[in-house]
Order: sequence, then structure tokens, then C-alpha cells
Amino acid sequence: MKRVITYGTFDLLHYGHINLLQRAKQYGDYLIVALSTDEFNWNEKQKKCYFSYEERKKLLEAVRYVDLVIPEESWEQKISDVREYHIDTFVIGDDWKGKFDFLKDSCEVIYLPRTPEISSTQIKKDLSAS
Ligand code: C2G
Repeated sequence: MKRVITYGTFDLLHYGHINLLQRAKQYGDYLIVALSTDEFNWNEKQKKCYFSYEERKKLLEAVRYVDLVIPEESWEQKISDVREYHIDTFVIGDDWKGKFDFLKDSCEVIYLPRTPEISSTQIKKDLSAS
């Protein structure tokens, strides 16, 4: 069984996220999403989520491509996650291109093109302007 992992906030889940998850799953048979906790988002990414970690987890668990959701609580956990979950491939959007090349000693590292024109930030802006 080939195991894939990806990381993210996935707030206001939209088709850009789904495109990423769908393509990530094509690299294996089992996809783990390490979902940024509310604390990690606020402390490390200065992101205030609309949906809580539990709500975002529930949404992701309903996505057919996702097999397991675990918490992302630190930048440093990736190496241990790859080992603990026997990961073959790490996948993330190319807005992170090069940032996680250190994982190449432990697994395949894939940066996928982002879906243009859609983002949680854009959704919030459009809604507040309407
Ligand atoms: N994404 C995408 N297209 C978009 C928006 C997002 O492909 N239009 C991808 C991102 O590249 C990322 C995933 O969807 O791979 C989740 O996006 P975010 O929730 O914005 O994740 P981010 O805040 O970048 O967190 O340790 C890594 C971080 O936790 C990544």
C-alpha cells in the first residue's frame, strides 16, 4: 500500500483544496491529511480560521480522497510523521515549492500546481464586499 501525506489549514473548504486532495491521492492508495490545529494556525501562520479544527476535520473526513486526518501542531513534525505513518510520498501545493525538500531523504516530495483564482482569503474578501 502506497501512503501519501499532505498538510494544510483547509478552512472554508473549496474546489482548490479538493483538486489538491484528488491529485495527491493519485500518488498512492492511502491519503493522510495533517490538518493545522487552531493554535498552530494562529501562532505560526497568523491565520484565524472561520471553522474550528473539529469542524474542518469533519469536512475533510467526508471527502472521498481522504483516509485519515491527523493534527498538524508544529512545523517540525513532518519528519516524524513520515516515519510514524510509513509515508511514501509527501504532496503539497507549489506555493511551498522547495520549502520541504529536506523530506527527500525520507520520501518522495511532490509540489502540485495550485488551482488559480480561488482561496479562502478571496472568498472572505468577496463575501465582505457583497
Ligand atoms: N491549494 C491549492 N489551490 C488553492 C488553494 C490551496 O492547491 N487555490 C492547496 C495548497 O497549496 C495546500 C492545500 O491546498 O497544499 C491547503 O491549502 P491551505 O489550507 O492554504 O494550506 P497552508 O496554509 O498552505 O498550510 O505545513 C504546511 C502548511 O500547513 C500548509
